[in-house]
Amino acid sequence: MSQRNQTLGEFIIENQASFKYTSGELSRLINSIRLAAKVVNHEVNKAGLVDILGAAGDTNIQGEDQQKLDVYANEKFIQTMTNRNIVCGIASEEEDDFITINSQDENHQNKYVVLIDPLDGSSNIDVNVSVGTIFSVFRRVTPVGSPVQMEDFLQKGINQVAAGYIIYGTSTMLVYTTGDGVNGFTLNPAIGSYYLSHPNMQFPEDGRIYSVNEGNYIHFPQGIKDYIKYCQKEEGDRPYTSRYIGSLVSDFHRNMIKGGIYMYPKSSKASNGKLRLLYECNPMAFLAEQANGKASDGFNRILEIEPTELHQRVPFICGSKNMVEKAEEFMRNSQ
Ligand code: P6P
Repeated sequence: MSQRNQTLGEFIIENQASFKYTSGELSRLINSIRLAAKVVNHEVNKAGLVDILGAAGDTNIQGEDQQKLDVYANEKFIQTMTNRNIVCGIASEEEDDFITINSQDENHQNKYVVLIDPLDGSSNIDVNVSVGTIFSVFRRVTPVGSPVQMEDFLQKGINQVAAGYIIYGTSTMLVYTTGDGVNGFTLNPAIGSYYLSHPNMQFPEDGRIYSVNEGNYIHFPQGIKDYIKYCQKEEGDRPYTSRYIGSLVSDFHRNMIKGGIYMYPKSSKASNGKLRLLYECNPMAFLAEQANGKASDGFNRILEIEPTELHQRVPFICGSKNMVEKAEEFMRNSQ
């Protein structure tokens, strides 16, 4: 039972017992993410004021220009989790390979690995549109006490023990799950505390919002084209409303509250779509399913996909259950 004005810290303590691995390490991990999010939020909120905008000059493994805030956010999340000595390894969109933590220390006793997109939607920073951080947490599968291995990161999404995002929007929110529902906490920047503002978040089973970059329409598979035309057809509660921010976290968050579907399908330009399985699709799919929603690649459950590489991309359809199932129906019928 959530109390009024409960802080994130109080919520974690109250619910720690319900988490099957009650070592407290996961709680400390969520706390480290909470701290890093406050630090990044401070920089994101003043990005327009100081010369922190613009590409850092480098490009990441995706070949995308790294905005300075991408680099900053990546460093802050890695630094916070490293300093708290909680995880044995970290993988990031901004890092070519995974990072082994405690490599100098022979006792790799920490049990968790974290995969993170430190600042998703960062191309929106220069135009003051909301962006987000996405994180995914697994228990390692290789022996505790040995250096972390790639297989600790290449786990199916069903094995996640926690996942969530921070949305740096009109307000800053931390939304996460440890497998017992989804809860949203809003930051009060005046005092630096997060308050439980959205307990037990759920996708409405139906919605009237579809989110897709229709500029790619001619490149989409026929099934997606057919579904988009279905959304636009005058019939019943349609046409639906098209809303696409260009920031996955923002589109997902709005659709979870109002009901809707987000699609980044494969296309003739991107044979596996654009979104990365391990640190975008898996965590958002875990959240979606925990919130009574659904997430697939158009045919298969995202959380059942067997990863093969750290930065692999998959087609992504996610949101209100009935909308996702309708899109899947069009995909099947078009085959
Ligand atoms: P496009 C941001 O780069 C991102 O990964 C998601 O946050 C967003 O939904 C998508 O890509 C936008 O991609 O190709 O439509 O600009």
